[in-house]
Amino acid sequence: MSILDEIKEGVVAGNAKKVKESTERAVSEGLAVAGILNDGLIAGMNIIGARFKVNEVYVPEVLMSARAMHTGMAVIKPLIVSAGIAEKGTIVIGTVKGDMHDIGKNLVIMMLEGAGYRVVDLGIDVPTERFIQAFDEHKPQVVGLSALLTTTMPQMQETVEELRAHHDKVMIAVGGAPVTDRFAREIGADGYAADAASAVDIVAALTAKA
Ligand code: B12
Repeated sequence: MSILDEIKEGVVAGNAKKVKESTERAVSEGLAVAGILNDGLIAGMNIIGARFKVNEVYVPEVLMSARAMHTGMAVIKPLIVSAGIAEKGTIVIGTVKGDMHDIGKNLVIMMLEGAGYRVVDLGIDVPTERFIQAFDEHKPQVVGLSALLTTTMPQMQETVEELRAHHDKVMIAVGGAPVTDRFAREIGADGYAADAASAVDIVAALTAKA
């Protein structure tokens, strides 16, 4: 089995120790970080996601896989976040109120930090007031909102509207599996990205406008 398959299988099995070891070995053998992330960690999480969808596994298994994925992400984070890059701007990001999913948001954060942005992570289940407070405190170029549930998409809309009412020039990027470019435009967000790499592109474009 290749190291990337070992990482993938480790995530599927929710085996944090194995994922940490395999990821460390992949790094020491010089494998590309993008491959470790996409073909190892994310590939494993996608398998678990598909099994969760058809009730083959349940929340505890998904949580164990998520934890295993985090241990792998922690190993590659220093490689993604290259030190010493001049800050390109500040981004405030969080998962909207009612939503506890943070794996995708954390990946976006890693990529943004790697690209040289300072990121203020508000975490999960973030109420609108907290986004507004952080906007006033940190004066970010872009505010990022994440939602993984169709039931929290209306909350995303509310947060966009209230942020806009608070500050008409705020640049807002949205994302998360159920979010689409069309939905982003409908709720008045300035940008949408389907994955962490395109999140960096959209943030760069919005920062240039801010
Ligand atoms: C892991 C997971 C969980 C974990 C979360 C652990 C954690 N720390 O995040 C746990 C077990 C807690 C969980 C709970 C629940 N979950 Co859940 N979960 C998932 C699962 C399997 C994977 C999500 C994930 O991490 N994907 C991997 C990441 C990398 O992808 P991503 O989040 O989409 O992020 C990428 C992009 O979207 C984008 N992006 C993300 N955020 C942002 C933000 C910005 C600004 C930008 C630009 C881009 C961007 O970039 C990211 C990186 O590439 C999905 C299934 C799936 N395949 O999506 C279900 C899923 C999202 N969950 C679902 C459900 C129903 C639930 C529960 C309600 C289950 C329950 N009955 O209790 C609860 C809700 C809890 C809550 N209130 O939030 C449903 C949602 C259905 C729907 N249409 O709303 C899904 C789709 C599963 C399913 N098919 O039924 N879940």
